[in-house]
Amino acid sequence: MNPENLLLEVDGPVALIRLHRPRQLNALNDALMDELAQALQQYDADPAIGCVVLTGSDKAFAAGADISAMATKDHMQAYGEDFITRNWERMRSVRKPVIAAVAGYALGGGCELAMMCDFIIAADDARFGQPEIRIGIIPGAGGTQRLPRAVGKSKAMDMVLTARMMDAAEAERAGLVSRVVPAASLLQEAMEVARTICSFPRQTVMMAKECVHRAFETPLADGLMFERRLFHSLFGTHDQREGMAAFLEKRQPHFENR
Ligand code: DAK
Repeated sequence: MNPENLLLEVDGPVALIRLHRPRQLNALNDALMDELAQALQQYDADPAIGCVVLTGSDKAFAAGADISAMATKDHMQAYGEDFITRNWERMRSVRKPVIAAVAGYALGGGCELAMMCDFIIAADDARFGQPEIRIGIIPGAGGTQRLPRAVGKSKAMDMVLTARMMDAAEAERAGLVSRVVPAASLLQEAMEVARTICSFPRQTVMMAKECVHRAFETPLADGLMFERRLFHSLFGTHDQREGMAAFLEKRQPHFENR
């Protein structure tokens, strides 16, 4: 694949995807979203890859959906072409962990894209917001649903209704991001976190991700049962035996992803 709006790199088991529309602060258009969905699917299917890091530039993760591509759309056009929805849905089906490494602006669709990743590592200069109200629309890719789940109703309402931005420190306090790191070391830290994840058994990592996602989709009893069944299933793996034996023998485990 030879994308025009992404920069792709593979470093051992970690795939790094950089959004790359520098003149538009990585504003998300159809072409970029098509390429992103394709890259994610490709890495998801590649047995050599264990984790994906998604990032933008120093100035912007993404400043939202491309306003120039939306400005003249009418209702039937947006509905008829399923305006960018198809790609956002594909993003949700990625089974390997995807970490968002956010520096600068993550606004509108950019904030929604970061929230669709499994967790967010923020540079200390990151700024998050859902400013769609300023241009006469509301968040259209999950912002009204994922933001309240992440930061609670009050902060989500505040952001969605006033368009105010949240800085990295507030985002960490509110639970939107998992950690804040100096801007200069954002990528290094995110890649290190990804490598740590890749050091664990692949299928166990995927099951852990699946279980945490269930927490948002099911009643507690069903989620607990889902977790219990996957937990039991891991006792059929080589890597469970190896991990526990290595601990007891005081040595490093040698996982084989089986
Ligand atoms: N779209 C298009 N171009 C953008 C852009 C955007 N969202 N954001 C920035 N740019 C462009 C600017 O127009 C400018 O282009 P030139 O004038 O140089 O040609 C260039 O990027 C640099 O921007 P600025 O000159 O404005 O830079 P500043 O540092 O002064 O300001 C800023 C940075 C991020 C605060 C500002 O650019 C800004 O407020 N941008 C707009 C932010 C915004 O409103 N974002 C939300 C857009 S609505 C959906 C999924 C998603 C969505 C909808 C539906 N479905 C699944 C159905 C999402 C909607 C949105 O995101």
